[in-house]
Amino acid sequence: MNKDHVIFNIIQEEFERQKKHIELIASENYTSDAVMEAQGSILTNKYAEGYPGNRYYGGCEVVDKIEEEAIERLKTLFQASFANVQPHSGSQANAAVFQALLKPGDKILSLSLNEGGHLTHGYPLNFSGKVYQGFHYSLDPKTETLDYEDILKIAKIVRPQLIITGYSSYSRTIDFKKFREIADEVGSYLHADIAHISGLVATNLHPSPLPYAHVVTSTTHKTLRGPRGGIIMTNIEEIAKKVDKAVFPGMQGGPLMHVIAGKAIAFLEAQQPAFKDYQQQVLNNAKAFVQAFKKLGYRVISGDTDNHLLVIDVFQKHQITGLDAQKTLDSIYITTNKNTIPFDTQKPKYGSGIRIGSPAVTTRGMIEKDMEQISSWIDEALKNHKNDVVLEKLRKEISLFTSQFPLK
Ligand code: DSN
Repeated sequence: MNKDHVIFNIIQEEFERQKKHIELIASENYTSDAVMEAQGSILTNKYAEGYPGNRYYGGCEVVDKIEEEAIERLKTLFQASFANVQPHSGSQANAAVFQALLKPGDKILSLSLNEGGHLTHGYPLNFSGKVYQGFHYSLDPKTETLDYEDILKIAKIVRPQLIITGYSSYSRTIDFKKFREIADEVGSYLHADIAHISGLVATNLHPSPLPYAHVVTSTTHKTLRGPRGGIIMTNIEEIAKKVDKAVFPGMQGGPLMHVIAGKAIAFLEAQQPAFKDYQQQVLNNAKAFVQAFKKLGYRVISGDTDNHLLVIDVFQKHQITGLDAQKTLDSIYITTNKNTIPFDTQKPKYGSGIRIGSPAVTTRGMIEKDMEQISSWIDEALKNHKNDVVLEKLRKEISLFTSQFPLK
């Protein structure tokens, strides 16, 4: 068949968008050419239900080597004893953990979606809140940070079978040891979902949950900068066996071997010294954003950042919702996402904040002074969100700026 011009033209259009926009979505990144090459390879042709050495199809002796390599590289990267690299996504990884450790109707205790948690952490419209009972702890209303004494108090009331730590829009360091103490006190499993911070954890720029959590899940495409996908790790053999059964045959059929090859490549890339330098710059850039936004008079949720992201209160500063801010910024080629803030007075659909992440712009080579420049463009756009002349001027400035940071 001839090349499908319709789809390939759209892919080219998306590539042009990625080049033109300043990408600030905290969960996105630009993966390497090697990862994309593996994902676009002939490995997509192969069915390999099961695990290396124990498959339900013939002809798996070659792809077995890829999965074995991916598992070993992941174990080395996070110093984990057991790893499963088959989950198609972070949500699938979480679903497998729940299936491995819980029965339908069991209780999950986590941070709510609106305060920075995740859909799969017990949100009522998600399977995790339908099959299991979702209960939530809150952030401290004054500091907007985790309040471990309060979490313990709630855990003692709820008596959950599983406590989840790890978040989608929380910018401060997580004390995994304290979480394990809480879990032990109420006889619960501890699950750390490090989807957002796994690149920082892999490079020791955020403490690792592996010594404390019973089980750890992550995506591979955020700070870790690999292909889209999920992973599960544990140091407990009995849990590893249950997790493997939950992933296959419990949750999924054939693994995506082309994606597992991409994961293996990313796990080796993340062990290189350059990756640690990259993660340090991710942190420096997020800090630079916080300083710049504070200087411009914004309230930064939770007071600061210790990782790759921050949430700013745009409603307080400009009396516009997060959704309107997101749309305005999109119109000047800056991509963000609206975000609720703790104890938000706006509906979740609108939110009072926007979430800003530094991983993608850092991959593109931008540094602290660029964060300062981007912050001032964001402020100017939000201040003038109804002024087309100003927005047009910003579009020109930003197009010129992004053209200086080519994507291959
Ligand atoms: N929704 C993703 C995020 O942007 O954080 C997590 O799955």
